[in-house]
This record gives sequence, structure tokens and C-alpha cells, in this order.
Amino acid sequence: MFDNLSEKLQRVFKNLRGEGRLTAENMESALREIRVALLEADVNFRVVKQLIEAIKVKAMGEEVLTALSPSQQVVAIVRDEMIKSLGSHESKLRFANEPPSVMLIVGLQGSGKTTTTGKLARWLSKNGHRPLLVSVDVYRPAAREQLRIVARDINQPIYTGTPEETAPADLARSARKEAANSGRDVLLVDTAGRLHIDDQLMTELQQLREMLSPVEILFVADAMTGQDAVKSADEFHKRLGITGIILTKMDGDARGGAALSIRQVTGQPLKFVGVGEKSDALEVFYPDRVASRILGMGDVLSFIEKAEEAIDKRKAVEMQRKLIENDFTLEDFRDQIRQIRKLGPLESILGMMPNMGIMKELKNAKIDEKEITNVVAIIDSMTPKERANHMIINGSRRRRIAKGSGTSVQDVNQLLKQYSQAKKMMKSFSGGFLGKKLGKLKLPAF
Ligand SMILES: Nc1nc2c(ncn2[C@@H]2O[C@H](COP(=O)(O)OP(=O)(O)OP(=O)(O)O)[C@@H](O)[C@H]2O)c(=O)[nH]1
Ligand SMILES: [Mg+2]
Repeated sequence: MFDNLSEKLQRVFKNLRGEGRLTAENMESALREIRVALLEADVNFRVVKQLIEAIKVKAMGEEVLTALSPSQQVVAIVRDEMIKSLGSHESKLRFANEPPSVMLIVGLQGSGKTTTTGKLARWLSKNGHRPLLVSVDVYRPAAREQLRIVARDINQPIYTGTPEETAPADLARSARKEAANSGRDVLLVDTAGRLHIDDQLMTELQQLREMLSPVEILFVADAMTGQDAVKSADEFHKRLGITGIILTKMDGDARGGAALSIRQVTGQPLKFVGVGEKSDALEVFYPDRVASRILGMGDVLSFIEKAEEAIDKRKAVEMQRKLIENDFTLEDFRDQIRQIRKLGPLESILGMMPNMGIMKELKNAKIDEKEITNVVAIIDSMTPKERANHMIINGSRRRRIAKGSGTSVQDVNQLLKQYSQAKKMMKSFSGGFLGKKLGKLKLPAF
């Protein structure tokens, strides 16, 4: 996400660095370029105007022009102003004093409401809540079935209604009763979408709001639709009063404009972003991290959070011990590869690393997922003895392993070489400074 915008801004900053000294003139031209980059990223023009004004006032100040490294200061100013327009700090979900907290999920057709309802339920249950789901989309025949499948996949309960309950209000009312009776503290209500905002839909949503007094009315918007997402959020807010926004499909090549404008235009906070189709592809929206990502500074914190969720802590500690005792076998090597895979496709992990925006070459050096599968297959084809001590793997064993894993002897040789190198590298890590650092992060030093 934000690749293009991020690249353009980095170019502006790089040019500024090349200038050596900042003058009113080169600042003007940098600001012009930043403005164009933002507009091209589909950021709302009023928001661009405000941003540029604020950046200008600060960047043209005496302090910056005489500072030692003015270009860095400009980066910092742009970042600060971006954070401001993104909302300054994360905006937590609200909960009712008396459960169940009802949350209405609303938005236009296909924006990702049903998918997001499932993601939210998963997120809530991972964060100590007990959600119940219900779909009140009675118009599209498959809609309720879709949420039922989503709920089953994430292993969360859903209220499916009785044959008599054919109206949204009836379904919602019974679902709330069910939540209260079964000790569920959050009721997520997936609503119907329309191609355009129409009166019938709005009336229905207003009725649901009156009846349920939701603590949250979350507007789900498709980031790929850029300014249209901002416009419809604004209109929903005027007619219904939304309490937060979830931007979906941020994994696509959305230009970032919606993220940068939606808060300013609606006055309502972004709470989450959707970054994929799977149920775990939901991230809490942190303005400072997103601003860093836009400016190509990476998002190391999101990465660490993701890693911590995926990596089995107990295993990580055990791995640490093995590293220190230099007792790291091929079996451990395989485990580590598996754990890293749990983080998701390697490309999306790389995208979160600092500077990856600029290091296009690295991204283009396509990471071969198949190669990883091969590595696991090769190690699987070894005997436990071989895994414990790679030194015994001679020529005939290598041929057998290649055959067993459907790979070639060269593949086996290469893997053994990689393993020896990793082992050597880890040995030097585990003793020194890096070893301690990695230990703290509980990340396997792969
Ligand atoms: N890549 C990506 N796809 C998403 C994301 N969120 C939703 N989708 C996809 O968007 C499509 C529509 O999602 P739904 O959840 O059915 O949308 P909806 O708003 O419930 O649609 P209606 O009920 O028809 O109004 C599906 O193919 C989802 O997989 C996301 O964050 N990233
Ligand atoms: Mg739906």
C-alpha cells in the first residue's frame, strides 16, 4: 500500500538532501512536488491544501532554514502533519457499560462489510471479548449464508434466526436477546449494502439504530474507490451518524488518498484497516505508523506485533537456548521456516520493513514460495538421525533424500549449505549484541 506516494515523496526528500542548503526557493519547489504527489495519490484537494499550508508555515520557519540537516527536519514536519490529518492517535473501539455492546457494520455494496464483520469478531475474541454475529441482509439470498460460513471459519457463534424472522429489525432484536442470554458481550450486526446511498436503506439503518442504540456504527469503505469512499463516508455520517471508519482493501494498490482524507472530511476516526481477504487480515489503525509507511520508513512495529502473534513464544525461547548451546538441528531449521511462513506471504512482510519502499530491487527479486516448500519437503524426507546430525548425510543419502522429496541432489546440497551458513551466522549472533536483541524480540534469527 502507498507504494507510489511513498516513492514520490522519497524522491522529493532526496532532492532536498542534494541541495545541501535549504532556501525559500527550493523549499517552494519541494512543496509543489509534495502537493502534486498527494493529489495524484487521490487525496482530497481540501486536505492537500491544509496539509501543504501547515507544512509550509513550519518548514519555512527560520529554524529549519538554518538547521544542520534541514531535509530531515522537513521529513519530520511532513510526518507530523500527516499524523495530524490521520487522527493523531489510535481510536479504540467503544464498549457499552452494559453488555452486549451492539456494533452496526454499514457501507456500500461490496465494500467488505461481511468479510470485515468476521475479521472483527476474530479480533475481538483474540482481545478478550465474546462476540456474537448476526446478518440482517435479508435482500441478497446468499448474504446470510456467507456470514454463516465466515463465522464457522473463525469458530465464532452466529444468530441465524427462525423462519418467521424475515425483517432486519426482528433478526436484530432476537440476536441481541440471544447475546444477553448466552453471555456474549458484543453483538456485530452485518447489514445490507446498496450500490448507491438510497432513502430506503437509510431509513432501515436509522430504524436499526433507534432500536439497538449501537455503541459503534462502523462505516466500511473500499480504499480502492479513493475519493468516492470519502464522499460516501461523509454522506453516511450526515444521515446516520457514524462513529468510526474501517478502510478495506488497503492491500491492493490503493493510492492512499482515502486514508489521508477520510478523517479530515468526516471528522470521524479510522479504527481499522483491512489488508487482505483472510480473517486475520485486519490491523488496528495507528496514524503514526501509517504516516511512517507512507513516507517509506516502514512499519516495524506492525511487523513485530504480527510476528509475536504468529510465533509460538515457548518455541522461541527453546530456540534461543539451542542457539546459545549451538544445538540447532535441521529439524529446528524446518520449524523456523514454518514459523516464518505463518507470518504470511513474504512479500507482505517485506513491505513492512523500513526502506523497502525504496529498495525496489529487493521486492522485484521475487521470493520463491516454492523454494520454501522444497526446503520443508527435503527436511521431511530425512531420517531423524540425519536431521540431528547433518554431517552423516553422504552422497547416497543425498540421492535418497532428493528422490523422496521430489527434488534434485543439487537442491539438497544447496539446502545443506544454507543450513550450515545459517548455523554459523546464528552462532555469531547468539553470543553477541544481536543475539540479545533478537532474544528480546523473541524473533527467530532466520
Ligand atoms: N483484498 C482484499 N479484499 C477484501 C478485503 N475486504 C474484503 N475484501 C473482498 O471484497 C469482496 C466483497 O466483500 P464482502 O465482505 O462480501 O462485502 P460486503 O460489503 O459484505 O458486500 P455486500 O454484502 O454485497 O454489500 C470479497 O471478495 C472480499 O473477499 C480486504 O481488506 N482486502
Ligand atoms: Mg455482505
